[in-house]
Amino acid sequence: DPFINDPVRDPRLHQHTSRPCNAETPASHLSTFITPNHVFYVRNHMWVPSPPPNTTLTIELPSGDEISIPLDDLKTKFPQHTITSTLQCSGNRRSHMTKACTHTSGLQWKAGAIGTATWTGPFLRDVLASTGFPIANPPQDAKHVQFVGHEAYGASIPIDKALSFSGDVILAHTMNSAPIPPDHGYPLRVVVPGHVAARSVKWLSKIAISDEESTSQWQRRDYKSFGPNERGLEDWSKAKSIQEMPVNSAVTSVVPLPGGGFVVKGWAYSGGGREIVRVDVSTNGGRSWDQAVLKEEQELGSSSKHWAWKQWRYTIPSYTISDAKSKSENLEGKKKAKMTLVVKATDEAYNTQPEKFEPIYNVRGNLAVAWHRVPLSVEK
Ligand code: MTE
Ligand code: MO
Repeated sequence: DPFINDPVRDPRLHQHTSRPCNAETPASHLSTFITPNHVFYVRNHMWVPSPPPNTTLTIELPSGDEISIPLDDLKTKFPQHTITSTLQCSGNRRSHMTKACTHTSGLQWKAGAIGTATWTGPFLRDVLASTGFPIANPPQDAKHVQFVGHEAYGASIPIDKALSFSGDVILAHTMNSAPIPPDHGYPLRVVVPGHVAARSVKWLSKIAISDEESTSQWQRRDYKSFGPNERGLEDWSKAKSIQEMPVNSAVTSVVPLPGGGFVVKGWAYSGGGREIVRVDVSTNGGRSWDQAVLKEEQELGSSSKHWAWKQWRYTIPSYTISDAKSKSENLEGKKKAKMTLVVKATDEAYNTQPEKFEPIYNVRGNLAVAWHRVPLSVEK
């Protein structure tokens, strides 16, 4: 049984499948800046491998030469850095696209295939430099850095991201100050901040510098997106692999206040280290807007860019939430009404989310970033 090493999981995780484990962070844990390890979403394509205790990391250079670095050396012989980075699956919010449009293939994630942690380890560029690879002047044929996991998952990133001084790509052995848990890549995981989480390969066993992208299905297929017309006509060889994610946001909790009114909370995130600069909220389906309050959290460690999501909150006074199923009616002077709460975020490049899912529909259900709409029944 290949799943023999799979850990016991927190029952609060919202499980979509168990073998392999795919489980999302419960809404109750999506409104804190740091997502605790035990409720951090899990996206496994296979089983959880258990690499041998004295495992090494293999690095293959363009020449074909291979160098092995013991795990201990990665912890002791290189400067250690801590960055705070959100990881988001390309399929996060896929169920919202499915509901608005039609069938999409893949796990029907709600808004919880996302989480934020601090990650500690050496920078990938320092480790590559230690092999003699010329990081300041890489050869022409060094175009991609490929990663391979112990269970055979693989993916790659463009070499610029790996070598950049503001790329912050880390070979992490520590997640939120604890050894990376088995589900999240123990003992070693590459964290590629600002890129789709599919590139942050867990249980890392090998790195190869190459003139081409990883040949894995997770690089050449799956994590790509298409036009709404390409249903059944996807040309995988032409579509670009997803790397940086577009701006996205979601409502994660609606909580009544003791004196009436309620508070709405959620997250907003953009790829590429682009900071979230504004979150707009509408209580009438998008006809008029107000601004949510962004929580100014200290990003821990030495992040070069805004790799982490922002939490936001918005208070709606004078309404109380009533039974979601009740129709509009007048009851003892109280007016019941339907309200459509909407959220959209804007990043520092002034990219913002599209209003509707239809124009961004793709049969894979990737990059589901349209406005998040939440219907509520309220009483005035
Ligand atoms: N790495 C390996 N080795 N195997 C995997 O199945 N899944 C990828 C990525 N890295 C995966 C992997 C995908 S698609 C995502 S969304 C993230 O890991 C999920 O990371 P998490 O389980 O720590 O949240
Ligand atoms: Mo993913």
